[in-house]
Amino acid sequence: MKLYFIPFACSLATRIAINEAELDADFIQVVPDGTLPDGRAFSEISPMGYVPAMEAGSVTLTEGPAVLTYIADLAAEGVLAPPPYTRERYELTKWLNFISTEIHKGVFAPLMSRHSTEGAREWSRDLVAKRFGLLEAHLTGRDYLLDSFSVADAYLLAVLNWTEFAGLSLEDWPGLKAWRAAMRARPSVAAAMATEMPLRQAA
Ligand SMILES: N[C@@H](CCC(=O)N[C@@H](CS)C(=O)NCC(=O)O)C(=O)O
Repeated sequence: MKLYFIPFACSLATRIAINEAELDADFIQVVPDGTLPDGRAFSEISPMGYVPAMEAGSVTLTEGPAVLTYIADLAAEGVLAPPPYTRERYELTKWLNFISTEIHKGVFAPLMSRHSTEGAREWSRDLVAKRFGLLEAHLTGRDYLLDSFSVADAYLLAVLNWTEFAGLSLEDWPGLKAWRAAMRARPSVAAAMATEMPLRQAA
């Protein structure tokens, strides 16, 4: 399996998932001009030009929730996702969608994009209390979004890593801050961050 990534982007979640499930994958860093080590253009794999993207045999996938669910289904049952057709499995889909739309694109993308406007940033800042408030209420006193670790935790951690860079603070959200600290100490997460930190600094 090949996983395409940018250091400390949302694709960090795929590296956490691979570490957690002790799966094998080749991670290929996407450079700004989009030329891959094998000479192809990254747009052949990800038409929108964004990570994460995955190639596994005849399967090419983009969109974080889809890639993460694919990896979860390769892992031993229960390691990255609840079994299919259970209520918890639909909870996983709910959280992946919430993180993707409401947190990643709703809160962080407008705050971090070079092409954003002050109006867009203000709109996002206005959403923070409601969106982080929901996470705070859910995660206070819990270790994970579901009953055990899942790819949703990996994705949420990857986006909450951007908080300070986006000019936000978790000081008003102590449950969320404690959850992020605990998650960063998890071996699969710590190892993923340690792998990507020097790559980010060099980028
Ligand atoms: N809808 C996509 C969005 C992915 C995305 O925003 N990726 C960012 C990094 S977090 C990226 O690759 N940005 C570079 C670009 O768009 O050129 C998903 O859910 O996977």
